[in-house]
Amino acid sequence: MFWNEKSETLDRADLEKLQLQKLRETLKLAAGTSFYGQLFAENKIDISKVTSLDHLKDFPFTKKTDLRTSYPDGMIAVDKKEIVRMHASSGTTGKSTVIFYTQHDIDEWSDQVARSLTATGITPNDVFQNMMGYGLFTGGLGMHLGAERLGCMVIPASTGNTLKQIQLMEDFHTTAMHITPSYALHLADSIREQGVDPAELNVRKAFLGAEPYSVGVKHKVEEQWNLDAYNSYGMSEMNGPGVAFECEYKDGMHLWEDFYIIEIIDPETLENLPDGEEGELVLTHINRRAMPLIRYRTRDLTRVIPGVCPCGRTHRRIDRIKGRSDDMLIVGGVNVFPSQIETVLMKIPEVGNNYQILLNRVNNLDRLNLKVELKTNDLFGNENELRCLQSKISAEVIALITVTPRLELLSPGTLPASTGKAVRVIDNREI
Ligand code: DLL
Repeated sequence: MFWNEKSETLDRADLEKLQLQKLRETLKLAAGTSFYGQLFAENKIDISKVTSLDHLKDFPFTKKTDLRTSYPDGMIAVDKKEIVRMHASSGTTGKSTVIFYTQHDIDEWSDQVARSLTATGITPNDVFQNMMGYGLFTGGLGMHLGAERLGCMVIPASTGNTLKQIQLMEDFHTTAMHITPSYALHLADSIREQGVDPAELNVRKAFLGAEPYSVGVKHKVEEQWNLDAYNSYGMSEMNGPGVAFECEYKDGMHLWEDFYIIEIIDPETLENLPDGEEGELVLTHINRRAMPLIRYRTRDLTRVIPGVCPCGRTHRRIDRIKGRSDDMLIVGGVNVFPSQIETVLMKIPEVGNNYQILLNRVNNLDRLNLKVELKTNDLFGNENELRCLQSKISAEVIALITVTPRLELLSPGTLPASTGKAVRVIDNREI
């Protein structure tokens, strides 16, 4: 079943011809932004000389930090009155990575999601419970519009409120759900606590994404819910969900090549790698107007799966994400950089020099533990002051990253002192 058979099954030569034409249009738009205008000039890039997809390799990369430094509008490529929406990368406040959309971008994104869902066998008969956050995060609204465009009845349930989720599933006979893998397992436990077996509900398909997870977790979700789970990959910088999606064959995720040009690079040497080899995924928008990004380093590690998919789609597939080439952590679906936590801690005068970030998974939910050494032992005799400081640190961490930490304040010298590269993050979660 196809959403748009012609676009999804274009032969390679036609697909590449289309990519080149769209790339040239996109470069023109990008060159008009203050960020790329300057970058192209500094690198003596003449976009009119781009006559082959190979020429893209001459362009510098765009990094997440570039989005931060050109915040709030240094990357906008259209007249501001054309912009109809913004989203931001989950979790962070302040100068986070903000992404803008024109109506064209929203329409195309909805199509991209509708196409992705259709590839899994979803039809207008499905009742689609969307259990991802609605708001600045792209997971909720992005999937919502695509599922609605396809014609499903969408239940905009958003995250949390477990009992309500169960009631919605039972009363409206939910057949498909969009959910993070960790929440899918947690919800299954909660449903069993209510005396209901999740496998006996009507949910037959789940779209899992927004955080790294293993094949083992995917199988657990499938078994516990008695459903088919599909891997869904995306990121706010690239629209949100719907960038790459598993089809019914579930052997890698088709990355929609009429929306993006795919490159895999060695994150150390920055050289391009051939299909089949694992490296960092680099994507170039070719179907965005408000804020096109050229050679964007996603930091996600994967490979292009060689060969063709039996489903007939010609857009190449990427493998499940193996990890990241930077230190970004995803905690309960929220993107967190350890440096953000460090910044908060170091601003607090009572805090000493050493701290540790420990990540555990309890009842399938992520838990962020922070062990923080204080500068002196002075406060340890004074329960009240200690509690005050604890609340202050927690509040600052929550304000910045929206994740509630479990905080332990320690005497100076309690944590192992580092003799080389400090080990600040201990991730005990099994993905
Ligand atoms: O997580 C968009 C999304 C929403 C994707 C719903 C899928 C479903 P960000 O908050 O910008 O956007 O986080 C993007 O999450 O670079 C990956 O590191 C990670 N990620 C997303 N999907 C997967 C996946 C959304 N299927 C970052 N497997 C990305 C592994 C994933 N990691």
